[in-house]
Amino acid sequence: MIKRYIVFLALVSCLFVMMGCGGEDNSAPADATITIAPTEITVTDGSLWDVHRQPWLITVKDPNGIPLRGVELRISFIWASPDGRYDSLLFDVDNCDGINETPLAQLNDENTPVNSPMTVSTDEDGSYILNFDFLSGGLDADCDGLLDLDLAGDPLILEWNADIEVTSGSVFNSATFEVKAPE
Ligand SMILES: [Ca+2]
Ligand SMILES: [Ca+2]
Repeated sequence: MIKRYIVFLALVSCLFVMMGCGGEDNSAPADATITIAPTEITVTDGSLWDVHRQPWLITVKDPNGIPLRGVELRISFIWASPDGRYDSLLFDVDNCDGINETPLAQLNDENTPVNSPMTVSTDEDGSYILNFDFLSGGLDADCDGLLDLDLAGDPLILEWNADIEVTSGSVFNSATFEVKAPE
Protein backbone atom coordinates (compact mmCIF):
# COMPACT_ATOMS: atom_id res chain seq x y z
CA MET A 1 0.00 0.00 0.00
CA ILE A 2 2.74 2.40 0.95
CA LYS A 3 4.66 1.55 -2.19
CA ARG A 4 1.68 2.35 -4.42
CA TYR A 5 1.23 5.67 -2.72
CA ILE A 6 4.84 6.60 -3.40
CA VAL A 7 4.51 5.58 -7.05
CA PHE A 8 1.36 7.66 -7.39
CA LEU A 9 3.08 10.71 -5.88
CA ALA A 10 6.03 10.25 -8.20
CA LEU A 11 3.68 10.11 -11.20
CA VAL A 12 1.85 13.26 -10.11
CA SER A 13 5.08 15.20 -9.58
CA CYS A 14 6.32 14.06 -13.01
CA LEU A 15 3.14 15.46 -14.54
CA PHE A 16 3.63 18.79 -12.80
CA VAL A 17 7.24 18.94 -13.93
CA MET A 18 6.18 18.24 -17.52
CA MET A 19 3.48 20.91 -17.39
CA GLY A 20 5.62 23.49 -15.65
CA CYS A 21 9.01 23.00 -17.21
CA GLY A 22 8.43 20.87 -20.31
CA GLY A 23 9.90 22.06 -23.61
CA GLU A 24 7.14 23.70 -25.62
CA ASP A 25 5.33 25.16 -22.60
CA ASN A 26 8.16 27.65 -22.20
CA SER A 27 7.93 28.91 -25.77
CA ALA A 28 6.46 32.33 -26.45
CA PRO A 29 2.73 32.30 -27.25
CA ALA A 30 2.00 32.83 -30.95
CA ASP A 31 0.74 36.40 -30.36
CA ALA A 32 3.86 37.48 -28.46
CA THR A 33 6.51 39.79 -29.91
CA ILE A 34 10.28 39.43 -29.77
CA THR A 35 12.27 42.66 -30.00
CA ILE A 36 16.02 42.93 -30.46
CA ALA A 37 17.81 46.17 -29.63
CA PRO A 38 19.52 47.64 -31.46
CA THR A 39 17.79 46.41 -34.61
CA GLU A 40 20.82 47.07 -36.77
CA ILE A 41 24.53 47.62 -36.24
CA THR A 42 27.23 48.59 -38.70
CA VAL A 43 30.81 48.59 -37.45
CA THR A 44 33.31 50.53 -39.57
CA ASP A 45 36.82 49.52 -38.53
CA GLY A 46 40.08 50.20 -40.31
CA SER A 47 42.38 49.61 -37.34
CA LEU A 48 44.41 46.49 -36.61
CA TRP A 49 42.06 43.56 -36.15
CA ASP A 50 40.75 42.81 -32.68
CA VAL A 51 37.81 41.20 -30.88
CA HIS A 52 35.05 43.54 -29.67
CA ARG A 53 31.85 42.96 -27.71
CA GLN A 54 28.36 44.09 -28.65
CA PRO A 55 25.47 43.42 -26.24
CA TRP A 56 21.99 42.85 -27.71
CA LEU A 57 18.87 43.28 -25.57
CA ILE A 58 16.23 40.70 -26.47
CA THR A 59 12.74 41.18 -24.98
CA VAL A 60 9.54 39.14 -25.24
CA LYS A 61 6.16 40.82 -24.64
CA ASP A 62 2.54 39.79 -24.97
CA PRO A 63 0.10 41.80 -27.19
CA ASN A 64 -0.58 44.15 -24.24
CA GLY A 65 3.09 44.97 -23.87
CA ILE A 66 3.51 42.91 -20.73
CA PRO A 67 7.02 41.35 -20.52
CA LEU A 68 7.00 37.56 -20.47
CA ARG A 69 9.50 35.93 -18.15
CA GLY A 70 10.87 32.40 -18.35
CA VAL A 71 10.36 32.25 -22.11
CA GLU A 72 12.80 29.96 -23.87
CA LEU A 73 14.74 31.63 -26.71
CA ARG A 74 16.81 30.01 -29.44
CA ILE A 75 19.52 32.38 -30.62
CA SER A 76 21.60 31.65 -33.68
CA PHE A 77 24.19 33.41 -35.79
CA ILE A 78 25.62 31.79 -38.89
CA TRP A 79 29.22 32.97 -38.44
CA ALA A 80 29.35 32.10 -34.73
CA SER A 81 31.90 29.45 -33.92
CA PRO A 82 31.87 26.65 -33.19
CA ASP A 83 28.74 25.59 -34.98
CA GLY A 84 30.13 22.75 -37.07
CA ARG A 85 30.11 24.59 -40.38
CA TYR A 86 32.81 27.21 -39.95
CA ASP A 87 35.25 25.59 -37.54
CA SER A 88 38.09 26.39 -39.92
CA LEU A 89 37.21 30.07 -39.77
CA LEU A 90 39.43 30.91 -36.82
CA PHE A 91 42.01 33.69 -36.66
CA ASP A 92 45.27 34.20 -34.81
CA VAL A 93 44.85 37.79 -33.70
CA ASP A 94 46.09 37.62 -30.11
CA ASN A 95 49.78 36.88 -30.11
CA CYS A 96 50.71 35.55 -33.53
CA ASP A 97 51.79 32.21 -32.11
CA GLY A 98 50.51 30.42 -35.19
CA ILE A 99 47.54 28.95 -33.33
CA ASN A 100 44.20 30.21 -34.62
CA GLU A 101 41.73 30.50 -31.79
CA THR A 102 39.61 33.60 -32.37
CA PRO A 103 36.33 33.00 -34.21
CA LEU A 104 34.83 35.64 -36.48
CA ALA A 105 31.89 35.77 -34.04
CA GLN A 106 31.10 34.15 -30.71
CA LEU A 107 27.87 33.96 -28.69
CA ASN A 108 28.33 34.22 -24.91
CA ASP A 109 25.99 33.58 -21.99
CA GLU A 110 27.34 36.35 -19.75
CA ASN A 111 31.05 35.57 -20.20
CA THR A 112 30.78 31.89 -21.12
CA PRO A 113 31.21 31.06 -24.82
CA VAL A 114 28.27 29.02 -26.12
CA ASN A 115 27.81 27.25 -29.43
CA SER A 116 25.28 28.56 -31.92
CA PRO A 117 22.37 27.96 -31.70
CA MET A 118 22.13 28.67 -27.99
CA THR A 119 19.06 28.25 -25.78
CA VAL A 120 18.36 30.70 -22.95
CA SER A 121 15.37 32.02 -20.98
CA THR A 122 14.07 35.53 -20.41
CA ASP A 123 14.50 37.03 -16.93
CA GLU A 124 11.83 38.66 -14.72
CA ASP A 125 11.80 41.66 -17.06
CA GLY A 126 11.07 39.42 -20.05
CA SER A 127 14.57 40.09 -21.33
CA TYR A 128 17.85 38.44 -22.11
CA ILE A 129 21.13 40.25 -22.78
CA LEU A 130 23.24 38.45 -25.36
CA ASN A 131 26.96 39.16 -25.22
CA PHE A 132 28.09 38.99 -28.83
CA ASP A 133 31.81 39.05 -29.61
CA PHE A 134 33.03 39.83 -33.11
CA LEU A 135 36.26 40.32 -35.01
CA SER A 136 36.78 43.50 -37.02
CA GLY A 137 39.60 45.53 -38.51
CA GLY A 138 42.51 44.85 -40.81
CA LEU A 139 44.58 41.68 -41.14
CA ASP A 140 48.06 41.35 -39.68
CA ALA A 141 48.87 37.80 -40.72
CA ASP A 142 52.63 38.48 -40.77
CA CYS A 143 52.51 39.82 -37.19
CA ASP A 144 54.53 42.99 -37.72
CA GLY A 145 51.92 45.13 -35.95
CA LEU A 146 51.02 46.85 -39.23
CA LEU A 147 48.04 46.30 -41.52
CA ASP A 148 48.82 43.82 -44.27
CA LEU A 149 48.45 45.21 -47.79
CA ASP A 150 47.16 43.66 -50.97
CA LEU A 151 49.07 43.79 -54.26
CA ALA A 152 47.63 47.23 -55.00
CA GLY A 153 48.93 48.54 -51.67
CA ASP A 154 45.50 48.74 -50.03
CA PRO A 155 45.00 47.39 -46.49
CA LEU A 156 43.22 44.03 -46.20
CA ILE A 157 40.18 44.80 -44.02
CA LEU A 158 37.57 42.31 -42.81
CA GLU A 159 34.11 42.82 -44.30
CA TRP A 160 31.28 40.51 -43.37
CA ASN A 161 27.66 40.50 -42.23
CA ALA A 162 24.83 38.28 -41.03
CA ASP A 163 21.61 38.35 -39.00
CA ILE A 164 21.21 37.53 -35.32
CA GLU A 165 18.16 35.26 -35.33
CA VAL A 166 15.91 34.72 -32.30
CA THR A 167 13.12 32.13 -32.27
CA SER A 168 10.62 31.05 -29.62
CA GLY A 169 7.85 28.71 -30.68
CA SER A 170 6.31 30.30 -33.79
CA VAL A 171 7.65 33.78 -32.96
CA PHE A 172 10.74 35.04 -34.75
CA ASN A 173 12.76 38.20 -35.13
CA SER A 174 16.22 39.14 -36.35
CA ALA A 175 18.71 41.99 -36.25
CA THR A 176 21.36 42.77 -38.81
CA PHE A 177 25.06 43.04 -38.07
CA GLU A 178 27.75 44.25 -40.43
CA VAL A 179 31.50 44.81 -40.26
CA LYS A 180 33.06 46.91 -43.01
CA ALA A 181 36.12 48.91 -44.02
CA PRO A 182 36.14 52.71 -43.97
CA GLU A 183 35.15 54.27 -47.31
CA1 LIG B 1 47.01 32.68 -31.21
CA1 LIG C 1 51.24 43.13 -41.06
